[in-house]
Amino acid sequence: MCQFIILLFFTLFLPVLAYIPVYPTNSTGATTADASTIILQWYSNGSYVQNISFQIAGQGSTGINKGALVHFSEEGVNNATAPTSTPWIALISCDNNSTNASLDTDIFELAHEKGAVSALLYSLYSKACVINPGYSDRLFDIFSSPDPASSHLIEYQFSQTGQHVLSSYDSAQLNASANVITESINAGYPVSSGYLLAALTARNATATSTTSATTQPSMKSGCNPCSTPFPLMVLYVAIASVLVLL
Ligand SMILES: *[C@@H]1O[C@H](CO)[C@@H](O)[C@H](O)[C@H]1NC(C)=O
Ligand SMILES: *[C@@H]1O[C@H](CO)[C@@H](O)[C@H](O)[C@H]1NC(C)=O
Ligand SMILES: *[C@@H]1O[C@H](CO)[C@@H](O)[C@H](O)[C@H]1NC(C)=O
Ligand SMILES: *[C@@H]1O[C@H](CO)[C@@H](O)[C@H](O)[C@H]1NC(C)=O
Ligand SMILES: *[C@@H]1O[C@H](CO)[C@@H](O)[C@H](O)[C@H]1NC(C)=O
Ligand SMILES: *[C@@H]1O[C@H](CO)[C@@H](O)[C@H](O)[C@H]1NC(C)=O
Ligand SMILES: *[C@@H]1O[C@H](CO)[C@@H](O)[C@H](O)[C@H]1NC(C)=O
Ligand SMILES: *[C@@H]1O[C@H](CO)[C@@H](O)[C@H](O)[C@H]1NC(C)=O
Ligand SMILES: CC(=O)N[C@H]1CO[C@H](CO)[C@@H](O)[C@@H]1O
Repeated sequence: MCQFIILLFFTLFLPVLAYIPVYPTNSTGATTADASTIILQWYSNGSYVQNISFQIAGQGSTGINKGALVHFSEEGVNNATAPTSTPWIALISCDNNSTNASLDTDIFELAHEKGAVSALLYSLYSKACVINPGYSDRLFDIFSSPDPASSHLIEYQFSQTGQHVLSSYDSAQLNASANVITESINAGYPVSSGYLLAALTARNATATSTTSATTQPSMKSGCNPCSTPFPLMVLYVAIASVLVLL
């Protein structure tokens, strides 16, 4: 009986979520970068690294998320849009609610339904994105770009890999790229052009997870021509060594 009442309670009160449960703000310090990072890589062996802000941890997440980074908004996707099993990360602008936003499904739920493994919020007009305080779903790890400069830089990387880059969510195109994206994730660098390979790592990611253990050496070797990641790797190793000594 008690369980029935609890069930009834949830059935009645859960579907109150709105479209994008996030708002833009200009107040300083609303979202600050922490030790979480985004590593963007494009063919051939180009990369960009940036500290981002960890907002919400997904249930049972390791804190390490990899896939193709694509823009995602309710402007072009609704619940009838096909999903994909190719790993992808939703790049979501918090600037505007779509005019045809559904009031039943919020943007994170929609992205999760389509197969997103994680989400990154950004604003091109305001200082930062703030998730509504009442939002408590833990579908996947949600990160936020800490400032407009970082948002513009992340946006800029879509121009790095030529004209035919996979820029917005497209189930058919993601399906067609399933093999190369999976191969790239395993190799630690993009094996072909046409997409941005992203790795979003939470500040408290479990360092012992097999994903990070197998990826870090290949990240290092996969980045010979680029400048930022290798010193960062040295820094990680140095920090890890100090921690081991303590
Ligand atoms: C923040 O400031 C910019 C211009 O400085 C403005 O365009 C934007 O609408 C502001 N955002 C908010 C949430 O007030
Ligand atoms: C950026 O990330 C690195 C590595 O995780 C960390 O050592 C550094 O302190 C971070 N920077 C900021 C400003 O949080
Ligand atoms: C990271 O910290 C968040 C709280 O900020 C927690 O919910 C999550 O489980 C932690 N993740 C790991 C992998 O420890
Ligand atoms: C949203 O509305 C615009 C026009 O208002 C329309 O072109 C677009 O197809 C709609 N998107 C979806 C996913 O329904
Ligand atoms: C999306 O789902 C809602 C409720 O689940 C439904 O009312 C709506 O008609 C659906 N829209 C489409 C395009 O299937
Ligand atoms: C979008 O709509 C929701 C629900 O009305 C609201 O909570 C959120 O702040 C809005 N976000 C923006 C960017 O307007
Ligand atoms: C892509 O693959 C998924 C299954 O992995 C399927 O459900 C979806 O319909 C496919 N998309 C298209 C456009 O065929
Ligand atoms: C990228 O780096 C990897 C690892 O060092 C290397 O095997 C691969 O040939 C490089 N790709 C290109 C196109 O240079
Ligand atoms: C597409 C769209 O409506 N963009 C608007 C989003 O909101 C900012 C201000 O916050 C406007 O400047 C954009 O034009």
